[in-house]
Amino acid sequence: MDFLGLLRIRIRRGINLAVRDTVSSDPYCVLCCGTQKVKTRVVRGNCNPVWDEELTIYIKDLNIPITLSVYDKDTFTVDDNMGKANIDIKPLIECLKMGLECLPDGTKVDRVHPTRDNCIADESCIVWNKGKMVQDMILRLKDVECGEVEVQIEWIDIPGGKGF
Ligand SMILES: [Ca+2]
Repeated sequence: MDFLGLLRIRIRRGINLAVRDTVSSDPYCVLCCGTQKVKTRVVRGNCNPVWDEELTIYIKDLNIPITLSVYDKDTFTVDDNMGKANIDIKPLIECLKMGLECLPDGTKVDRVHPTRDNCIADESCIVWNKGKMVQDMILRLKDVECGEVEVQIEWIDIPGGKGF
């Protein structure tokens, strides 16, 4: 197997997404990493959609960008763009490398702050919980007038994977 492991991305909800139809939008998310592409379902007529969906991608190389894009589903025309954001998994990987498996549940291992280069809208915590390292983040969408998407990422080791 030539990949490092899996990344589970829980796409919780969109906040104040852009209007692309008359008064609302029909948003869905697309995650891309290299040649992989996975999607959420469409939530009709809601700029604050709740998807609560888990998508999984495999990671071959930590330097291949992971992009989340939001689109408005249209029936007769091409789906409209509602912005995108990069998901930076390196802080989470750094925490995993520390080997902190003995920590009590709920320990905050690190905090990632919004910067000019990342797409994080608010302080994002990396937490050790129930045997897993997870990071909640609110992504600030770019190339659009407004909108944020709340996600949680989690690394999954796989038997036979190379690890990092
Ligand atoms: Ca539409």
